[in-house]
Amino acid sequence: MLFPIIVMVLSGIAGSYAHSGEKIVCYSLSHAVQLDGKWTTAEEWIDAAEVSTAAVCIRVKHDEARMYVLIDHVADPQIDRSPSINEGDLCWIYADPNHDGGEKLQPDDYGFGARWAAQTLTLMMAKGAGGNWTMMAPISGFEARSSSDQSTNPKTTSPHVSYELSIPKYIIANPTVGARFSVRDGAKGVFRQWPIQSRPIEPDTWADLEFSALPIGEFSMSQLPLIALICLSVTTFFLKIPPRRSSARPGRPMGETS
Ligand SMILES: [Ca+2]
Ligand SMILES: [Ca+2]
Ligand SMILES: [Ca+2]
Repeated sequence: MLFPIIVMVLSGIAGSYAHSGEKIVCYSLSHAVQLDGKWTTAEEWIDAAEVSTAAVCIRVKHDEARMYVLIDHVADPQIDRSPSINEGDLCWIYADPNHDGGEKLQPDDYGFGARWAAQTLTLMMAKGAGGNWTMMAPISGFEARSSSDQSTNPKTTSPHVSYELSIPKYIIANPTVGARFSVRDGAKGVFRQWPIQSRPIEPDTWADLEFSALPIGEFSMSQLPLIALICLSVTTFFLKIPPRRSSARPGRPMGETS
């Protein structure tokens, strides 16, 4: 009886995901982000949830005004610059703020990107229009940095390209939004993305990004009844187990044998 109850309760916590079925929770930050394109300290991103593939690690967190994203492109060992948008290293974060998915892009869908141009890292923004992406001027407050210095990265110090992005939350202001992350290694001309099977112009294939008002590791008040039910189920289970007979003889202190 206990097992079905716990499975039912945990299913209730997880909820039903839309779109690809992938999900990442964006927790409230405990450590401020220094936007320099990398793990500035070993603690900077430990308060963020992570999703990863063999080639890319992604972490997200937020404060009152901004969402922060760290993308470790661990499979890209060096920065490749190019004056062309079709070459060179870059990253994109796609967001579906209305979380209405669809087989085609819609006007509420945005792309936030950064690419290594000939001299500097260049910000990019795109907007859904006519089922495809249309480039637009980056909004005020959107920032990004990139680095290949991983000397303070607590996960791996081998050189690779990483990105940090800061996105104003007013443009993605919903408790749950659709999201997709991608990077390109210019040297190889390959894109890598999460969710792995997602497509850039099909929001139905993106993940759910759920904002939490709490830091990572803390429970929300809405989950307390479910947690209480789990505790009650466990207590009921153990109360039904008959007590073992004591092997101690009458009149002899417990634990004392001869
Ligand atoms: Ca940093
Ligand atoms: Ca949309
Ligand atoms: Ca590269």
